Amino acid sequence: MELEDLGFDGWFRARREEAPMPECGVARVTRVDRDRYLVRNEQNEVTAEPAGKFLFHTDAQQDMPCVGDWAYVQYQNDGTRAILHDILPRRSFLRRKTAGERVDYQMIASNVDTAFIIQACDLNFNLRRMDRYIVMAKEGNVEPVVLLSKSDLIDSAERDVKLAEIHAAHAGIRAFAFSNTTSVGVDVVRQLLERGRTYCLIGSSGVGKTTLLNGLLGREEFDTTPVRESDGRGRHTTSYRQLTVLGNRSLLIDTPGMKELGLLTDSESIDDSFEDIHELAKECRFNDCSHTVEAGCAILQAIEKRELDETRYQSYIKLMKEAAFHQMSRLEKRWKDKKFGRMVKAVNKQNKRR
Ligand SMILES: Nc1nc2c(ncn2[C@@H]2O[C@H](COP(=O)(O)OP(=O)(O)O)[C@@H](O)[C@H]2O)c(=O)[nH]1
Ligand SMILES: [Mg+2]
Ligand SMILES: [Zn+2]
Repeated sequence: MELEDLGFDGWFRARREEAPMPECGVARVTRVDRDRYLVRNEQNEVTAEPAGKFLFHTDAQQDMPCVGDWAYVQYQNDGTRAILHDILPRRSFLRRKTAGERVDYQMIASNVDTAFIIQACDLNFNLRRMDRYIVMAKEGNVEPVVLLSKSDLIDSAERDVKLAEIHAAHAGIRAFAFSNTTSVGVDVVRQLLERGRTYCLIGSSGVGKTTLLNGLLGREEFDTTPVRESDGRGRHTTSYRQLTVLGNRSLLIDTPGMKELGLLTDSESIDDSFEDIHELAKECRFNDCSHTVEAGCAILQAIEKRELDETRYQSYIKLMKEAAFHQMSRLEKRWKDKKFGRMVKAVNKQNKRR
């Protein structure tokens, strides 16, 4: 196997030449399981430990190595283990905001060409959540492709309605339905996979990501999760992310189910995902229209005339608000909180007086 087969193309070669580390080789991070890493090069796959630099000087989670990264490594013990010294710049990434007061991001995977956004054809199907995943992919320079799993649970008419809804919401997006159970459509997915390119499966747990990976591999290599009867969700078993080389030398990253996304957005990639709304916004009377109360707002008018779906509008506004919040500095946020606190106090006072 060559490094090219693992996705090391001209772009990464150039980055490596810009920052040569002669004493190190390069290898791809193929698995991250908490603080344990596997890296793979032309010859083999070995465990790796991050160098002290990462442990002591990295406080942002997203700066730690993640699956898909290209890393500078030094081999030890006859090449049976490696020290991971640094990572090459990321060409693309999938990341989500971590819980907590501080805005930090958790990397899901890096250097991904295409994200397969998977939703099952049952209750898991949710266009608004899909919007979030699509925004997440575009923001990280990753091409989103939607895969509807468990198509065996609905008939073909229902399936076509769902695909039409996806296309109506996101013009030009590629979307396919498949079933692991009947194998219908799995070949369509297989044909999307190109040698040396990296794909990542994302979506709620229990939608059939790992079953699809096993199906594409042609063997039951990875454990799948039985679905709980009560809520149709998969139980959480594995926590690691893994990059697997498939038979046709394409690269597929499986991820555990993500707790639903409290994403990470910037308004530009939102506009990209909501092009129709963005176009309408150009017709608003005011340049700084917030599309919520203004007279002459083309978006509100379109909803009135039923030319724009109201739930779609709601999800647009919600994402815009989140994006605006993330773009504020910490100080601005504190100020906003204070101002909010003062307002609450004032209202309470008034209420008492009454
Ligand atoms: N009906 C149906 N069930 C499926 C399909 N694919 C997977 N499942 C079941 O869904 C459960 C979760 O699958 P798994 O691959 O572990 O989901 P993951 O959490 O997304 O990796 C398992 O019990 C699978 O047998 C499918 O195409 N149709
Ligand atoms: Mg899984
Ligand atoms: Zn407006």
